[in-house]
Amino acid sequence: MNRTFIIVKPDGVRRGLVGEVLNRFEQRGIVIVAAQLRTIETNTAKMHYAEHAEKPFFAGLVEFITSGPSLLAVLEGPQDTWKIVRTMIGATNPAESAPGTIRGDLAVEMGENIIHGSDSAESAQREIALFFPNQQ
Ligand code: D4T
Repeated sequence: MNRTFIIVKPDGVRRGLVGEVLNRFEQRGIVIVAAQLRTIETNTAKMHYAEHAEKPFFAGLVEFITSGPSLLAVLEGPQDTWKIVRTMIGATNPAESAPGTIRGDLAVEMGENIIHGSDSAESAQREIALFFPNQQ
């Protein structure tokens, strides 16, 4: 089996979309193996988004992701789970996220785009270790 990591971000929790998002993965056949509602700490957010540390949107990104509770989850499927989940999430830019994807159906903002999903097998491993040290 093969695992990935998602965050239903504070906008998704505030809008009451946790059930909608998790339902899509469950219906697809992906299994939730760990889940926790938690407000991400600033230091953890900075580590998670370290690749964007030099970007102009970094401070706003950290402020937003720590602005309220997020639903953190580890998802499992037979193979390429991170890729399946990213395809279901849709493109970061709302102008490019296709209808039928989570962002394409539910979001119009670049920053407030409901959900994060690991973007490679290596990212999935790193992020699961950061947020769920007992689930590797
Ligand atoms: P995350 O990491 O949140 O799942 O988003 P993506 O993987 O789809 O996109 P990303 O890493 O390129 O961006 C991380 C996060 O930053 C916000 N963002 C991004 C932003 O506010 N302005 C921007 O110009 C970009 C590129 C949105 C997602």
